[in-house]
Amino acid sequence: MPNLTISSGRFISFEGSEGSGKSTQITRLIGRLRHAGREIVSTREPGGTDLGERIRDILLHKDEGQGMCPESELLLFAAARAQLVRTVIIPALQRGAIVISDRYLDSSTVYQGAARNLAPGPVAAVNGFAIGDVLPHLTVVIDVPTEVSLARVRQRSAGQPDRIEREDAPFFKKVREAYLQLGRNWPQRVVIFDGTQSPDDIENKIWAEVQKRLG
Ligand code: Z5A
Repeated sequence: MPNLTISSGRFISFEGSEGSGKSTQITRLIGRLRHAGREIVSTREPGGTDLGERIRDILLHKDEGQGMCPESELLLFAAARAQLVRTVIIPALQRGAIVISDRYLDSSTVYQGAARNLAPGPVAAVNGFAIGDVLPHLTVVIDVPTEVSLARVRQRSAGQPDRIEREDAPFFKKVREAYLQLGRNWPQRVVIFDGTQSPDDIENKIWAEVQKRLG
């Protein structure tokens, strides 16, 4: 949990496979929370700072990123995260805002750990170094079968997938399994939602969980 001596805010992260519906649900949750009069700080990973957006470009789009080894990939995601935590997330939590992040440390556990086969110990150590003690109060995982997620992404990307989108189906199956495992490992923080339901149904279920857990 975030260090409550420095933080009176609340922190929610969204996770899931690409195309699972995170952005859709983040927009809807922000609408509800703003209606309730709360200050919302919405961010994304990798990115959310000038430095983080440059790193995002290298990780996903630039030629320099092609052929990067999994260890470099892990460290670049962590570098972007460390900057985001210290310059955006902690100040917002200190002001009492609700921070909503599209991806956070669990993405590294799942993509670089489970899917790229990096050992869990070093991945956890790098994650810990990047975030300090700033863990989300609630992590929303939107789960969809791999075939559904790949079909949604293909439809949207129109033939221009980024470096990670170009991975094969077994990679994304490992991603999905690892998210489901996270839900079993951390039930107090991580809640899994069925992303094959209608956007309205998912929105209502997330809203109920946010009210229950964050007050
Ligand atoms: N990555 C990593 O490897 N390690 C890390 O530490 C971090 C990230 C932080 C970032 O991708 C990539 O970096 C990501 C993991 C890796 N790569 N992958 N794969 P990104 O930021 O470019 O994208 P994303 O985070 O994966 O999300 P996305 O592609 O933008 O998808 P989404 O936000 O989950 O879904 P969406 O945009 O809301 O919806 C997708 C489509 O489905 C859209 O057409 C919607 O209208 C539709 N949709 C949404 N909900 C529904 C429902 N309920 N039913 C039917 N259709 C729906």
